[in-house]
Amino acid sequence: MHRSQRHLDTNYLDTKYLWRAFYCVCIFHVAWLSHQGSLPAAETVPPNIVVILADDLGYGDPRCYNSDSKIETPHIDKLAAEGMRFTDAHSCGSVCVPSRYGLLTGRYPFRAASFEWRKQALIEPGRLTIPQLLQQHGYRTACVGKWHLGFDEGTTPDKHRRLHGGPVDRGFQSFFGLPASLDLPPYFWIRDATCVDLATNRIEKSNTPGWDPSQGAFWRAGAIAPGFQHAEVLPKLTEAAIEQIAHYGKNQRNRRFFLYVALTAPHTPWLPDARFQDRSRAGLYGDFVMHVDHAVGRIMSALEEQAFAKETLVVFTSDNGPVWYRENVQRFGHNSSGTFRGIKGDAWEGGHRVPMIVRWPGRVAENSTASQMTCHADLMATFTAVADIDLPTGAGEDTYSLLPVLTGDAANSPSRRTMITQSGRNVLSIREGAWKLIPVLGSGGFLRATKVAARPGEPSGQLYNLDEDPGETNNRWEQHPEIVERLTTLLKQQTVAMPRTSRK
Ligand SMILES: [Ca+2]
Repeated sequence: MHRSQRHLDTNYLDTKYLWRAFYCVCIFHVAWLSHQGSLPAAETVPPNIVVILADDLGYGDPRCYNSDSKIETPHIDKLAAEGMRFTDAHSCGSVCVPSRYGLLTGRYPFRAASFEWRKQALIEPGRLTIPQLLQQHGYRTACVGKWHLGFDEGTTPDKHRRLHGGPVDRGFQSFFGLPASLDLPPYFWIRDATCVDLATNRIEKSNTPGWDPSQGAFWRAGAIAPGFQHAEVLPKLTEAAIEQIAHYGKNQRNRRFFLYVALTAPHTPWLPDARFQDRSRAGLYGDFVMHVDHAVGRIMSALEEQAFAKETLVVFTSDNGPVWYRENVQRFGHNSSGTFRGIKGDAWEGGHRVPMIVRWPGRVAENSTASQMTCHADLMATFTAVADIDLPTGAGEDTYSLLPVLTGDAANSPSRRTMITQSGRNVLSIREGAWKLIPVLGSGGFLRATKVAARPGEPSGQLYNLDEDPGETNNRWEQHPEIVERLTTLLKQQTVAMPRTSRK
């Protein structure tokens, strides 16, 4: 035999025996772990967790929530068909900032020290967040999209182009996205804690003829980074989410991940890709919702392609209600708020009752619904339970686990008895069962009738029974003084002096 051939064969034999030995060691190790009880059964391995948070998507937009919707949403509907659709889920606030605070910290936003996101980071240092907790227990964490919870430097990066107190200082190992809403300057991209390009140029405001100034391709005038294109934001964020999933697929596959995708849409500016223009029957807005639906589908496809779909819990929801006025409902025959009263910003249900779908193959029944009253603050305790982590004392004081609801364990129904939501004008409303108390008259939002002064002899607030009157048209304040008193007391017990806030 030729020397080099023999050498090769020897190597081959060595390698073969080494593999056999390695295989035997593995088998022995697995057997030993099983015997010790330390190898979790397949169904108890915690899932990856993906949260897709739409921006200003109404309860009545997805077809699976409103059969009369004039917008086709096949990908969101597919999620609902494969998971659980919540019908009484709420954002903690009717606008972006308090909503996001509640979701990431598991506590009501009125407990925050400040809402001045243009001046400071709103999540206090040391305040436990979902990504921090999951990262402490081995999860990899990433945030893609809109932050809108402030930075230490406000919106002006330091001399090193860095912004502190943002996602990577609050539990996320990576971030790619925007400082705030896509209609609020300055407009620039951030990667991790670094501003990609400084907003050294200026852009004029944008509006769309035929729509209210707060709708259409609306954005405010202000500073913008060279090359920044509003229309590129939704596609770029979708790509970034897909790339992040691919990264997790290629690296350390056995480690779990938490991916928070905070889309900037269908918030203004409404800029649907050409493929979706004139596709819906709800005008430019409906077309943009179809683009959002497409983005959801692409993220789900990425999970499939990386073979994560079966081992990932996906939450799809929205951060608050839609910007959709009465004249829009009349014009298109489409109500973004569904059957509920009010829109984004309002204390009424249309401001904060949102679509929420949870897909978790093998654990959450397909095509199921849950009527459990819940809000985004409950995601912290839910993920904690799902990942088999103990929630530290003092963290997430307003969070209740939905795990029993998700897994159909009726005997362990969650303990949330009341729920407080915050309107765009910081009116706090309280729910107890079917009863909802809004302590003022008016919408609590940005429309003319924000807070209406009571005339002599009129009730000073609003009380509704949502089981009988989900559209909040029949004020029961005067018929049920005992309920008004009880809910007022419950609300006062929970709330403290609220910080001054900025509107958006
Ligand atoms: Ca929003």
